[in-house]
Amino acid sequence: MKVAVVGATGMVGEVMLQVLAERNFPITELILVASERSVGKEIEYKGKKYTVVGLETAVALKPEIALFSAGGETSLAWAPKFAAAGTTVIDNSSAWRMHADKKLIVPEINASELTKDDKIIANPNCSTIQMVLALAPLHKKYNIKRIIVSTYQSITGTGVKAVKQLENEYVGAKGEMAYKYQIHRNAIPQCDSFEDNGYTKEEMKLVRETQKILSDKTIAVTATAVRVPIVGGHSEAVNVEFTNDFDVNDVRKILYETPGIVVQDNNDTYTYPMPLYAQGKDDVFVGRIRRDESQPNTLNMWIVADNLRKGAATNTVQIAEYLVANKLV
Ligand code: A2P
Ligand code: 11C
Repeated sequence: MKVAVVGATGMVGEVMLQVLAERNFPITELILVASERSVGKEIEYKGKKYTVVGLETAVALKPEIALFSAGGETSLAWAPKFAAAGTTVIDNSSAWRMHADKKLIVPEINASELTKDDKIIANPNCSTIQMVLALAPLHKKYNIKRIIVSTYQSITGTGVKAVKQLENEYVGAKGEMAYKYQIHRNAIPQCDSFEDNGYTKEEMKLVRETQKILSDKTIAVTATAVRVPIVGGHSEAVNVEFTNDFDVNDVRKILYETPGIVVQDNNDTYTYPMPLYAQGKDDVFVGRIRRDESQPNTLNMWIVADNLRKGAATNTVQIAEYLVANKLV
């Protein structure tokens, strides 16, 4: 495959290259793309150096697949140009996710929706991916009525600027601020900007994307998304009400058997997921699985994943793998 990585110098782009290499994705030609600022820069992939090119050059090279993670504006402007050149774009930004004619894919859940005609495929938001991966098999069995989710999100979701801010704050140095407030020793109840309804975009992504991926607009979702001074991944406290009752051990068994999920749930051994240990891993970790005793048919759990891996790069590469395996590119 002739593959382009758009945003190759960015935080997610770098992990995309790692994941492509680790999984030995079949690449015959690799095109690394970034902004004009980075054109000419060299990046190593599997021991070989590649020179970064601009978007115009990359389109003309007609890659078969382009993995995009260069922000929403770049995706909006450039994904259609790549698609018109015959490239299948897998886009990690929020630009195309809610477009009615674009698919929003978590491969373990809905890759079978994909066809050869899908030239721009959307990768969901990181906090949505880890939550729906755990909820999809439970929805199938017990039918979800309502989800209440509170997130504890890694600063890596904001990008390099936020990691720099925290590092500066550790040592008391001044520098550019990614957030309005200090993040060191803090929790900021705002991820992304506010919408008119008083929720943040991040919170509304959890609502809308979940309904789209699970193909069920009747699922009620309400979210509070919080930024915490953590680097390893996003954590989520998820309260889910089902139509049907469940047995907690059956829930554990279902999750245990779900590809991509690792259950870490043993109070006796203090075993539960934590971002410190999720970092760099492709799995979604689930623990603290327990019945909500305050009302019927309701479950609490704690879901952790590396937002740069399954939340972004790994999911994107898995979509590409599905396309290749099913001859859709
Ligand atoms: P560059 O490094 O040249 O700015 P992050 O979210 O970690 O900051 O990364 C964003 C990625 O998107 C980087 O690779 C960045 O390239 C790339 N990017 C940002 N703006 C553009 C643009 N207008 N055209 C192409 N790539 C862009
Ligand atoms: C965060 N979820 O952690 C964001 C980062 O819609 O792809 C990715 C934003 C997106 O703040």
